[in-house]
Amino acid sequence: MPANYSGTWDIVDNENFEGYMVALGIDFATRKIAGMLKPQKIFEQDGDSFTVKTLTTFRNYSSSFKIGEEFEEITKGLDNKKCQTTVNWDNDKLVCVQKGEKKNRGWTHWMEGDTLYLELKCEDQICKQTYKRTA
Ligand code: YOG
Repeated sequence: MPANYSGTWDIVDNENFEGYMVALGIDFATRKIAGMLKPQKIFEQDGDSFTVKTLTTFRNYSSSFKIGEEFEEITKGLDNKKCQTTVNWDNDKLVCVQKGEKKNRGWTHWMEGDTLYLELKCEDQICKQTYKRTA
């Protein structure tokens, strides 16, 4: 039985989001707005099938994937790039690799009780986010 991430999660900590956005090539004005946001994650999961929504007052982003199946991800409204993306289990962690223009791009999610962790990486930058379950 895989871990179940289903639910609603609100951000409580966001470390080096600025460095991650610089690595993605996000312009100054957009970074200043994005840095103020308090994203909410909505996970919808059926076994190995996921939809992950990242909701903010500025922009929303949604990604749907099945574990182990590579798909073409367009990071629309983020850095607007095309990636060949794969998400796999590492025990109960979700490990995503985003192959494309940027080296070392991807993310990892894991849970500890009602806390959800996310590490976003691009090039030499790692952003560490923490979320608490609210539903
Ligand atoms: O989520 O990869 O949970 O898809 C990364 C933002 C700001 C837009 C969001 C909107 C990167 C302007 C994480 C912020 C910054 C700044 C929220 C998306 C880029 C542009 C929409 C992500 C994964 C893992 C699931």
